[in-house]
Amino acid sequence: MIEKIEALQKEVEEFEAESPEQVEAFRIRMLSKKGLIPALFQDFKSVEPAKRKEVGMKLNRLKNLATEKVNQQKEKLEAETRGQAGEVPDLTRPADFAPNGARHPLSVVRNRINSIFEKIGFVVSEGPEIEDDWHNFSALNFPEEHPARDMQDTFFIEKNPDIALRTHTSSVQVRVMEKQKPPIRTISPGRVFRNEAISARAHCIFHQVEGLYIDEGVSFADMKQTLLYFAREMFGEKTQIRLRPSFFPFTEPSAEMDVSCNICGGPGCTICKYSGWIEVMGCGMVDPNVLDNCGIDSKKYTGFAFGMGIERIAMNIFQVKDLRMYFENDIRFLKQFESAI
Ligand code: 2U9
Repeated sequence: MIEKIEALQKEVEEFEAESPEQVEAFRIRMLSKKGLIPALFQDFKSVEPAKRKEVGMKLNRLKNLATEKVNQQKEKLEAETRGQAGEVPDLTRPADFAPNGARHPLSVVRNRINSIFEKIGFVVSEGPEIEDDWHNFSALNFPEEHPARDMQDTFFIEKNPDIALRTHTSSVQVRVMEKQKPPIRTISPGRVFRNEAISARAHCIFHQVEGLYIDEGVSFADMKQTLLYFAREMFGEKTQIRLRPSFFPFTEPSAEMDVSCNICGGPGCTICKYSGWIEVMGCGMVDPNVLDNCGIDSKKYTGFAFGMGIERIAMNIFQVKDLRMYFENDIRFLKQFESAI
């Protein structure tokens, strides 16, 4: 037994590896479960008592030596691949190339919209994507028989007509109104869901930013001026806006807002479809029923609200022709937005 140990000790002392594979082969041969050293520990059980102390010490020393050898050889090879062992690294060496990440164009546009409204005191609020009927429809003055409540237009959770994927982020603002007293100035960016056939100009998932301002004496003129400020910050200081009458269950009066096309500057192009104007959002004075539904006294307070689709605005800014590109995550598409912040 002692001869065996000494022979192995010599082998361990003399071992020099030239590659990590050789170190690993050495470790397996010597130290793995079925290796030579554990086998000697098995044999140790049959060593006569008088010799146990001496053999035990030698055996333990051999095991420690082999373990150290493996570690030392690994370190030696790693140092060699790093350069000369112990050499000071070259601090003047140019850094390795690190590719820049790019923000998703929808995030770029959402962040711009958020910070424009944050500058005038709006606070971002977020809420659940799975909503109940009250927060998505009833509180917002949708009549019982409104088509948006239909299975054809909204994704309901199976077997529960009370629960659906939110169709707009107005539901978040209903929650804010239920919890907070005016003045309220909030914007709600987020993902929304509608049961639509997917095409170049429509998708069943899209993103919105909706805004709400409630206080005593808030007027349509306040809304117009706030949205003019937004349009000029977003699309350039020469941008004009126009409001066209519209209808939504949750606002009265309601309007659609167009901005002057700054691609062609007026005469018409394919982006503004030769009208000189681009539709960017819907807006209006919050219907008194909605205020009352959310616990806000409509005799004391008034408010305006607006909503816009982020995809549509991003399509205009970046001149993306097909909405589906936003959802494909094709790296060739996304790389083009490296310089957008
Ligand atoms: C509350 C009350 C009213 C939010 C509003 C619009 C008009 C609107 C659309 C634009 C394009 C949705 O993405 S889109 O399809 N939105 O036209 N949204 S007013 O009105 C609210 C919000 C919250 C409590």
